[in-house]
Amino acid sequence: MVNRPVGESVVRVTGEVSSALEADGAIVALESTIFSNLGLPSPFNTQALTRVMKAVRADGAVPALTAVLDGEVWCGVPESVHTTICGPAEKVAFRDIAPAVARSSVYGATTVSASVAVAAAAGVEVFATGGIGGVHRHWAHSLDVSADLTALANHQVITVSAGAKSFLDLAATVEQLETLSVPVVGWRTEEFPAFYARSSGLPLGVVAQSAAEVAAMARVHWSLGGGGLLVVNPVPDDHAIELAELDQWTAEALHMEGLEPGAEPNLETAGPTVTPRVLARLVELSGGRTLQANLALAESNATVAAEIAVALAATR
Ligand code: PSU
Ligand code: MN
Repeated sequence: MVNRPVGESVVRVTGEVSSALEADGAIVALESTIFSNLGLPSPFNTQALTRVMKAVRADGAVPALTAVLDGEVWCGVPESVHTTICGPAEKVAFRDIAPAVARSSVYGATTVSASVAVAAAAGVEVFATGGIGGVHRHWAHSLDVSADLTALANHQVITVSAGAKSFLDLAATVEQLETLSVPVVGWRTEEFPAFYARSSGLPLGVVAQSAAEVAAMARVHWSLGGGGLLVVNPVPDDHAIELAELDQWTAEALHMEGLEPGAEPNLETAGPTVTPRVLARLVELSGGRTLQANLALAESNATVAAEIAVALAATR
């Protein structure tokens, strides 16, 4: 098996992913930001990567980790670079991929927006993450809306996440997903999950009980020219945190990072560093509970994504 670029695309895949693509098999794309030093602290990032890869394989799918490495875009990196994946990275959203390639970036860790674009370019239809980015609180002031949302809308990929990150304005995020025509499908839940918390109080109109249902919905959406679908899977019960408790830590974390309500946005407190900084504060304030929740939900999302990838492969 030889690692090769896919068609005319700049995206490289490993031999394993290439074979799976040729066989119309089940593949699950994964982002690299959560496994890098921008996501989870060491050694939990390595543990998370191992657990997530294993979960995808256990359900009969091939994992395809996306990243920019030495200026090359990968969908499915060789295992030999996993130590690099779990190390220091620059954050690469979709718009950052081309500049990272131009600069021959050593390690660009892909966010959700970058990963869905890379997955789509490689022909991978399912992607698993922890929680997507979305509309930040006080967005009217900061205009901080994650590029994850537009990327989700623009690429024909099913994303599985535990809702959106709980420190965001979740109601506004759900509104934006509607505006962008991204179907939001509750995985055996009627509520939009709040990342570390199972419920947000925001009702969902669509619930799926099986992977086959999700696959069927995706086929219809795509045949109409639609883009991505978002499948939301609540964090497993045994690691879930109550929303009220989470909200207290969130308020404190935002304050510590100069992001409290009414704070003047400035170059030091705004931009792509916001999400990693707030997540790290939450780990600190929760005594590591958000970290364990993050590991559990990432693994659970990988399992659901693999089931959906297998169901989708069966429809080809
Ligand atoms: N979930 C985590 N850690 C992270 C992220 C998500 O547990 O670091 C990353 C994802 O890669 C997501 C990104 O796409 O944060 C969103 O960042 P922003 O809000 O700057 O768009
Ligand atoms: Mn942002």
